[in-house]
Amino acid sequence: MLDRLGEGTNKSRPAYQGQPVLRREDDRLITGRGCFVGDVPLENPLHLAFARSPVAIGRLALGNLDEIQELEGVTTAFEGRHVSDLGSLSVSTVLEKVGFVPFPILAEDMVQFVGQPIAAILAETPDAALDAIEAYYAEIETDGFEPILAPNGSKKDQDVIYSGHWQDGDISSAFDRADHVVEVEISHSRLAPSPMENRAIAVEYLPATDSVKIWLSTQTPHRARSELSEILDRPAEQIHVIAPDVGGAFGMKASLYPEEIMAVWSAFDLQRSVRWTSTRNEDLLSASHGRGIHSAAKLAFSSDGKFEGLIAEATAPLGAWLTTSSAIPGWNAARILPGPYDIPNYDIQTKGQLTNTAPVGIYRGAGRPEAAMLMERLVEKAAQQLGLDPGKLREKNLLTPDQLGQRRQTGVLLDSGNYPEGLKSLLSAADYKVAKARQAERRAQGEYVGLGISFFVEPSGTGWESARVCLNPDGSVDVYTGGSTQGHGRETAYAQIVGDVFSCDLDKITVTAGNTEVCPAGIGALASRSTAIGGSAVLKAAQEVLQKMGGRSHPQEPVEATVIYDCEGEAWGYGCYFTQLTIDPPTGEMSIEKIVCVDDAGTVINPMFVEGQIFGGLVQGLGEATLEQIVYNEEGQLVTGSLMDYGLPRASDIPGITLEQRHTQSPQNPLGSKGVGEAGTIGLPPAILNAALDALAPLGVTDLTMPLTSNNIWQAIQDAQQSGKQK
Ligand code: SMO
Repeated sequence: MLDRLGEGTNKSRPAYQGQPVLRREDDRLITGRGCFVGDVPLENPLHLAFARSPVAIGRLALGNLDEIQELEGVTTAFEGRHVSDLGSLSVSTVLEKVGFVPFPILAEDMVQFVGQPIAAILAETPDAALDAIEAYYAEIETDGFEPILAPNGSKKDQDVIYSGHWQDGDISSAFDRADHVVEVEISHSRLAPSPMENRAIAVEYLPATDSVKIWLSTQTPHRARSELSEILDRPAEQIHVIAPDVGGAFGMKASLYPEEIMAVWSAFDLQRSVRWTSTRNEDLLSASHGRGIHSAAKLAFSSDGKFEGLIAEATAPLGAWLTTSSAIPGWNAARILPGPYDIPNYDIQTKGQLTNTAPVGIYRGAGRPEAAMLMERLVEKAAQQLGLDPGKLREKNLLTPDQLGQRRQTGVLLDSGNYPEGLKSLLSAADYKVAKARQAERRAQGEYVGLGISFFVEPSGTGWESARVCLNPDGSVDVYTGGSTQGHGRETAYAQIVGDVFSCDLDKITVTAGNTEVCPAGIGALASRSTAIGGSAVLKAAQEVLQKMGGRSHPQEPVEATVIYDCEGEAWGYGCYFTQLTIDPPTGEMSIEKIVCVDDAGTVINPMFVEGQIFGGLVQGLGEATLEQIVYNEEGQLVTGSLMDYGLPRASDIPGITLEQRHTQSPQNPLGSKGVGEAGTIGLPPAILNAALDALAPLGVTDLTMPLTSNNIWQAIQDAQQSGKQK
């Protein structure tokens, strides 16, 4: 079933590349011998805790800090005025920044969202810190302030912080001459990335050098160090960051948080070690959320089904302060359009707007799912309007291999692959013709069966990554990556890459990641870049060592090479997914019967990891489509403050899944790899939504609110029946 070796093109038949080598990390991780931040022992640390804003917006008065200082076990406490001269986090510049947003470590003057830290308390025990939080009180004036919660909740221009606009062709004449136009509007739920391990930081203060050693649950250890150095105005040499085992991140741990900066600042200020561990509730309140984008689009097409023009706009909520990657979701949601399709004329806009909520940043997919959802809903609606099979309509409009490799106006260069063949593989793996015939039979028997297809593209990062490889006289090899790992198998995959270069046993290779003292400065694990870019840096460094060896088999002295690899351009993974499901109208209950996925990840280093990434992404995509939703009430209070209220998928929710792979090498990096880490979260939600609408088409349902809970489905059926009666 699975094409385990892909279409690997390496002629020398590498021993490890493409093999399902078992993860060397797992022995340690599944026997409880991992070392997460919470496992790091600190000698006599202070415990940090935060008093947080109970309101979404208001003017803050000073609190009862003097009383708090006197409480037993409390060492000291701080408010915004104590840290107001610290620097700001740097923020990505992919979109034009049109507004300024302050970055308060602790709120001063104004509070801007429920959960915003307003006071920091350091105590000798965790309990004493929590007791002090309970005793803390500050007056907040709320009269005259209205929270803005949704991205389109305000028309005020000053709340727009980022914007972007791309055009190509002649959009107005394309719409003028088009036979048909369809429109869609999508409101993405705001999501909680929900890694198993909440945010956590342990700071060891080293008095001899007035420096700190920081264990941080992060995807970007080097960036954390340079940002801390800027914000605290201290030389980077005083700051050593280690990312130990990281229990998932999904974009939520790519940016520094005010709480983490406070922990490091306190350690320097008090010359004590400090520990802060977020609770699940604190993560739901104040760690970055994902999605929440509101988008709308129109597609113009001819009566024979050729797409002519696309007008689209996305509005991204940003929350009350900007994470490092705050512009990425809005940027991707727009610039990736029109995705895998050939649409000569388009006008695409995006903007990011402040909201009185937790920050909204990148979450697995980061704008890619929003782009795919918008496009795939349009395609499906167009097919319905034309009475054409949605598979056929896609076939007509997908870019062909000879159209790839050309840059379009949004700056995107889709590099390689064969989209029409991908779709063909999907339809055959899904036994699409049979599925359609069977659907017709079951419909005739009164069942509500739906079939849905989606096609998506997945950029896997730009820029550079670093690696150092050292071949020792005993034949062992030490690999240091500037990237990082959060349990996704980098140590094994990088060993496979290096093992092939030196033709040596994998157990002679050690791989070290996430340590700013021993690893070369690098970027980290995000944007599906770890194999394509990080792996290519490792490959280049190993090849350079081999060259330095000049044919000798063992060196007298260690031979070393450090490489900064800057990728030639983004490698674009892609895939197409199929879903079959049924809906029970009296209850709104949806049962997914079948999911089929075809993915192209370029050169595959380890097919098990590719499967694992797709599978994990699918589960998070399933959560997005069917369960997950951060809810604020109209006052901006978080209603989903625990995992009792925020629905995550469980093992029993996962339907049968068939994975097919067909890989074509990317020309954008020496490995030829493409990202696949976000594929499932991008491809599955539109396939499910399309299938659900297909199932409900006989009932006249034309729109559904995400997530597709029984309640939302049931309500849509009631609404359709009401409006049917009115007609
Ligand atoms: S959402 Mo990813 O960690 O770039």
